[in-house]
Amino acid sequence: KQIHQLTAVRKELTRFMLSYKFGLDEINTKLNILQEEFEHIHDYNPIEHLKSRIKTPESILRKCQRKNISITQKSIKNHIKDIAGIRIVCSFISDIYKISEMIQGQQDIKVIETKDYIKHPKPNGYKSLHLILSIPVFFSDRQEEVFIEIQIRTVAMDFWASLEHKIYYKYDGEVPAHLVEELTTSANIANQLDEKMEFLHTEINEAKEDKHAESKLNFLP
Ligand code: 0O2
Repeated sequence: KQIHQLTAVRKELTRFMLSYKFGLDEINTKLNILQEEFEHIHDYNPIEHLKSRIKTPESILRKCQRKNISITQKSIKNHIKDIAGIRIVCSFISDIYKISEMIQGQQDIKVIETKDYIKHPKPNGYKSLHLILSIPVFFSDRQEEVFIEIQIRTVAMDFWASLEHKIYYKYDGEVPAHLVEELTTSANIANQLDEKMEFLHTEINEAKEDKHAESKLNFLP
């Protein structure tokens, strides 16, 4: 009897985790379409790279304990909204908002929550745009809504966040004050770089548009 029970639990867990995998597959397809469309039509790709991940059952349980969430499928599904996550890395800050609008404009996607840590950075300097989305997944016998967390950031924000994440884990959350200070300073430097790059990007685009308008004028009799 116990073996039957265990098999049933394992099947249930597999179905649960699969729903997130399918949700991620759907969003990844949408993002691939956007990328290809941009490359072919606009001759430009706002996405530098993207990465998706599904939290392991162990990490889900750890988060439940940390946040005092009861360990039932329903409660985990409703309270842990980053079981499936995608990180989109762009070259320029303006691309972040363009991509966010394109995603939010898709009919089958519901936006549950937006956290703009670019306009309102965390005290340590963390910047990124977070969206919690809900997307329908169609199974053979039912339809399910799953939450997906999308983090959109620039290359510089990503560089900073991955180093900060490593340092945070190395010191088990108790990062020495001088390192916290250094990290905040480097977040400011990363931000300055982003602003400079955005400025150059706008200049280049304006120059391109002027050239385009000029060549149109040359066609006039
Ligand atoms: P991992 O390993 O990247 O998945 P919650 O999601 O409920 O724990 P909160 O505050 O509601 O917490 O979520 P928030 O602020 O949207 O942050 C969730 C994720 O954003 C984190 O996931 C990180 O990936 C990233 N993040 C947030 N703050 C920081 C930060 O200060 N530094 C870095 N490097 N990343 C950050 P996880 O689950 O913590 O980690």
